[in-house]
Amino acid sequence: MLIAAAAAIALLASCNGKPEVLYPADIVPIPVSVEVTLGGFPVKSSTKITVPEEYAGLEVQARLFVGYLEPVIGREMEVRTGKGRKGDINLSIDPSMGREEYRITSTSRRIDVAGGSEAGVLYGLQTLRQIVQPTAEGAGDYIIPAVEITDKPSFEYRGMHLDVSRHFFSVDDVKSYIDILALHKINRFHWHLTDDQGWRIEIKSRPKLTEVGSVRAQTWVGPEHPPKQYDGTPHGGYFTQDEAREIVRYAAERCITVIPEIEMPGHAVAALAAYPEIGCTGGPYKVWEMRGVTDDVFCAGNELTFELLEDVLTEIMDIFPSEYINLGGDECPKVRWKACPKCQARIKTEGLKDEHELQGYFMTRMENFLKKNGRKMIGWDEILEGGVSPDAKLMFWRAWAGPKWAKTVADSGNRIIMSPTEYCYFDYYQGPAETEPLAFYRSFLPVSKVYEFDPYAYIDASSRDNIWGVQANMWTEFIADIKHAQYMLLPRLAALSETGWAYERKDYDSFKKRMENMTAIYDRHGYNYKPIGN
Ligand code: TNX
Repeated sequence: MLIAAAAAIALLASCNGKPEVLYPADIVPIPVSVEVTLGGFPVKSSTKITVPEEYAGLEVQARLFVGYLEPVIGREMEVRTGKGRKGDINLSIDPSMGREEYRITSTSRRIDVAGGSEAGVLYGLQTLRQIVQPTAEGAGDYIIPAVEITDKPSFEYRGMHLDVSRHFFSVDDVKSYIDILALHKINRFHWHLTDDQGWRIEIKSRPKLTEVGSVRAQTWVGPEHPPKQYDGTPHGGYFTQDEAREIVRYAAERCITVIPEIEMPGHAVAALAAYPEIGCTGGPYKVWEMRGVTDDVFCAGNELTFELLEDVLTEIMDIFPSEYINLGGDECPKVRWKACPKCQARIKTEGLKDEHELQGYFMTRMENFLKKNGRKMIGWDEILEGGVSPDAKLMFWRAWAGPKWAKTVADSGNRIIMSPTEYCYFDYYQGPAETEPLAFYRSFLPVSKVYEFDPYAYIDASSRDNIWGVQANMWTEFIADIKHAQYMLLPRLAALSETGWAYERKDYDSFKKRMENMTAIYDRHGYNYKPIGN
């Protein structure tokens, strides 16, 4: 319907000789309904953004919009508080709407953006930002087409991840990354803060985690398979708690929840380098310089491990208000546990069958600690192998484990975030390896394939309701700076966001066309991206 309306408008506009609407409303992700009528709202120097007194908090989103428009129209619009009025862009909250739902009514006289909450209003403004355009006459005048748009997301959880362990990113880098997520109506930022290659968050009670654990001596920079090549240069960095809090605030203004990830029991060597007594062998350990998976993991038999992790999580919960904390749980080899007297003693005293059940014990114990503090756990799909409580949320990623495993995950009754490697791993190549920056060995995930992602494809119709949402992941073994991260992110994030927001309305040809508008925004902000091919 959108397409038909748009075509009709293009025709009408050219017939009447003086086109006011230059383009149809090309919006990504595609809204539930868009009705374009003739004409548009002229953005004048007197145009203000009005925030109602009873929802004064919307000023935050109004100011963000001012920032979005400034590089387009070349000036900062004023924000005022009061009743909505003619000539302005009027924001409001309509409690009868869903939290993330919004409605835009744009006429030649005024624009009204109503949302079910601040988030809904912000999504409306993200949409509006995509359709501001110069008038036919040019001369620095801008117009917002006359439209009626209603919109709401298909999935509640729409996440994007960033690994800051393999490579460190500055506070400003992370903020600019969050800006890009907000543009794409993503509402969760999964912040991968710890891994073998670096511990990146200050923990006041355990200072060595960053003093020792945040620096590695060098990095394996060669291709995925030997011969190994190292750069011979130390790499380090971490976020102070104040900086992390600043990022939480920055994301919250953009209606994004930051979900921190503290990896356990595997991917833990940076922590072991700092506190070798909580590894099975006692070390010594080095912050890891390689990629992949190492046998050295937290000792599950040693009480000191749990004391340390509880101290860490206590501080993490204080920094991050998120209801969910991601505790990892992926890729934990059992080699050390098999040979460790303390781990074997734990298996005995707890009446466990084997090391898989020991992992279940580990995760459940930490999950209970979160619960005691009013929080909940998310973990990668492996946590299901050792047994997990029904309250834990699972992140399905191992597409290669096959449909049977996907079905097992779905049937567990736990709610799932779908993030399968084959559609959601943005560290994979976007084109032929010869023409792209070095990436994961033999991987290939062009934007067209991301677009094909069907989160329901892995499961039976009976467990559809278990799917909580979707997420893509940015592992940074090969990605050392924010420009490269942007290149891996865009435009694939736009494709993911269309699955998360507009699952029922996907159409790749229409998406490609609508992306012209979006890539103009990328250009305006100087984002690095891979152009969409034909
Ligand atoms: C698997 S996905 C990992 C990461 C790697 C990634 C590389 C997951 C839970 N673990 O540690 O960075 O593959 O694509």
